[in-house]
Amino acid sequence: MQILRSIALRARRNELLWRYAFNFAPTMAYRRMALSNEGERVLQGLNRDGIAMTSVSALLGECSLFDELAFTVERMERERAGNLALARGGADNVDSIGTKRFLVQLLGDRPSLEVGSIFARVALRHEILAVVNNYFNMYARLRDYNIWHNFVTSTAPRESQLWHRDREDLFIVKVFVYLSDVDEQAGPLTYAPGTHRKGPVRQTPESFDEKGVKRSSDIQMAKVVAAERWIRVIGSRGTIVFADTHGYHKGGHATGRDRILYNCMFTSPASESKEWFIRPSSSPGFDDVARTVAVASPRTRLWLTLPAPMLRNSG
Ligand SMILES: O=C(O)CCC(=O)C(=O)O
Ligand SMILES: [Fe+2]
Repeated sequence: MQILRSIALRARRNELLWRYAFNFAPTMAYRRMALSNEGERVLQGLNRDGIAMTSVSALLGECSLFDELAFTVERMERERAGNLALARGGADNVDSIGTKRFLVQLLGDRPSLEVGSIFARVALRHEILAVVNNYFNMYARLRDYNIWHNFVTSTAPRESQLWHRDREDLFIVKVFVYLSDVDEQAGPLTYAPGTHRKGPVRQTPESFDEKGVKRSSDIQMAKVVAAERWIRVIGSRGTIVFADTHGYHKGGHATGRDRILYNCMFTSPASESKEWFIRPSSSPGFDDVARTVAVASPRTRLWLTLPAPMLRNSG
């Protein structure tokens, strides 16, 4: 069993097998989704660098979605002011590596996937899903969403504040929507362009072991991608970032002001990423393939979620 598992794991890391064996159905069924000019620009940047920035107004136009998101989060922040203050007190605790005490996830460790919630409606919005799916060139799956509140800490960078790649899949797209202004002091997401699999950088930086996880220091990372080329996502509230976090990145080391953001994660349907969502007992119905696949439970066999009539009109 152990041997079979390790062979399967290795096969998944081969790009051709990843696409045409493990993700055959969502790749073959895929019909390119239409993008606006801004969507095309973002997709190009994401393909080239592994990260691209835009904003709510540029990508989504005038829409009430962001206001609803911001309003919902402000209300949650008010309701949990006591808990947040308590958590802030423990943010500098460096003895608990692996628990990210420097941030609170407002939806908890295991958010409920509720397709009608503002958190799902942002992730499933056509303009966002179209960038994600065109990047994957297949129907991708939504694996997580949450709201992060990063506290100011006075400690050295640790955990995801240090350079690393995410391991959930060969290609991963995380979408971040800033709900507070993020400057250098708020721990902006920082990315080493070209270290995603579509990029040219093949060299792996030297690393050290942080409780079983490989992390790299700025000095180690700079030997592979010069620090002047790093992309720091500094932006005001309403900035949207798409990043393939299989490429090298770090972030959330707030030193002067807190950072609040919405984020969601997409992987290929075959990724065996840990299940973060608490899922509804029955699969929600949509009349388009993109959203149907995005929210399908990892246990669903994809050819069942891709009935023939849908494949023909997936436009
Ligand atoms: O907090 C950040 O900016 C980066 C977090 C991170 O490593 C991730 O989302 O994978
Ligand atoms: Fe990460």
